[in-house]
Amino acid sequence: MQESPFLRACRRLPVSRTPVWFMRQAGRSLPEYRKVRADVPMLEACARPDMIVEITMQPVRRYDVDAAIYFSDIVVPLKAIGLDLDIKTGIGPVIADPIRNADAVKRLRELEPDDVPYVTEAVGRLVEELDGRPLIGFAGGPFTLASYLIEGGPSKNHEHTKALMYGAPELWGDLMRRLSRITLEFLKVQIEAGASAVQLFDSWVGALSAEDYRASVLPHTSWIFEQLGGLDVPRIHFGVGTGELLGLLSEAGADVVGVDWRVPLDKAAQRVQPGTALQGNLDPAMLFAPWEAVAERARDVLDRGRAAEGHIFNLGHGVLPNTDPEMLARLTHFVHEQTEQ
Ligand code: 1CP
Repeated sequence: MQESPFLRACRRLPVSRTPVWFMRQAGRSLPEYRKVRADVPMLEACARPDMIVEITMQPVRRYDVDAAIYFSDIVVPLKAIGLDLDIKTGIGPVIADPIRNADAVKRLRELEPDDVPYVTEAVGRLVEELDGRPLIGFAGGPFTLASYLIEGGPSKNHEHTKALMYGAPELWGDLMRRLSRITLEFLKVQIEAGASAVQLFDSWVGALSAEDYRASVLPHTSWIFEQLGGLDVPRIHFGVGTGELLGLLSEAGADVVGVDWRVPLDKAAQRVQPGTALQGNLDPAMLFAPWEAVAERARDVLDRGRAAEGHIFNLGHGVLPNTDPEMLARLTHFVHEQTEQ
C-alpha cells in the first residue's frame, strides 16, 4: 500500500495531495458527538474503548481527512496515576488540590502501561478500523500540563506557574521531569498499540519568552522527543502564540512544527530548523465567515505552505465548538482538489 500523504508530508516526501486533518476534529462541534456523550462524563468517555473508537471515527466518517486523532484529553494520564481531577463542561480540566510544593510534586508517580489498558485496546481497534489511514496519538506538553496542575484549572496569565518556575527552579525541574516521563510513557503506549504519528500539545508555551522557554521547558521537551527518536514515528510539536518560539519548537527535536494563524507559513518556514515540516494554519474563527472568504484564505495558506519542506493543512488551533461541520467538509474537499497531482 502507498504510504499515506499525511505520513509522507511529515517526512518531507512528495505527496499526491496536501494532507489535511483538524485539531479537535472529534467532539464538540459534531451533533453525533454530543449525542453519544449526552449521559457520559468526559473522563469516563476517555476510559471506555467503545466510546473512544466511536468518537475518534466520527470525523473520519464525515470528512475525508487524511488522519484520525485519538480521542482523549491531555489530563487523562494524570487522572490515570491517581490525581483528583475532573473535566468540567464549559470549563476544562479542574484539579482538586493544585500542586504548589515539594510534597505535592513528589506524589506524581510514573505512569505504567497497566494504568491505561483502555488506551492500548482502543488504539488497537482503531488501527484495524482505520484500514491504513494513520492514527495520531497525542499528549500534553510539560509546560501546559504543569500549568493546569499548578493553577488548578484553565488560566489566562499562568501566574502561579510562573511564580514556581522563576521562584523555585529546582522544584520546577523536578515537576517537569516527572511530567515528561508521564507524557513519554503515554505516547509510547499509543505508539506500541499502533499509532503512526504523535503530537505533543504544549498549547500554552506561547506565554513564555524565548529565553525562558529555552531555559525552563526546552530541555524537557527535547528529552521526550529524543526518547521517541528511535521509534520511526513522526513527532509533531504544537503550541499557540509561538511566533517567537518556532525555531525552538523545532530545535526541541520535532519532525513537524504546528503553527497557529498568527505567522504566515512562508515566514514560519524561515524560522524553523532545516529538515522540519509545517502544519497549519487557517484561523479557526475564519470558518464563521462566508465560504468564498474561507476559500481565499485556504488558498493563501496552501500557497505559503509551499515554502515549507512538507505541509500538512490544519487550522491554527482547535475546531471551535460552534463551527458548522459542513464548512470543514467543504474545506477538506477544497484542499484536496486544489493540490491533487
Ligand atoms: O479532536 C479532538 O477533540 C480530540 C480530543 C482532544 C484533544 C486533542 C480533547 C478532547 N482534548 C484535546 C487536547 C487538549 N485538552 C488540549 C490541547 C489542544 C488545545 O490546545 O486545544 C488542551 C489545552 C486541553 C485541555 C482542555 N480539555 C480544555 C481547554 C481548557 C482551557 O484551558 O481553555 C478543555 C475545554 C478540555 C475538555 C475537553 N477535551 C476534549 C473535549 C471534547 C473536551 C470538552 C469536554 C466536554 O465535551 O465536556
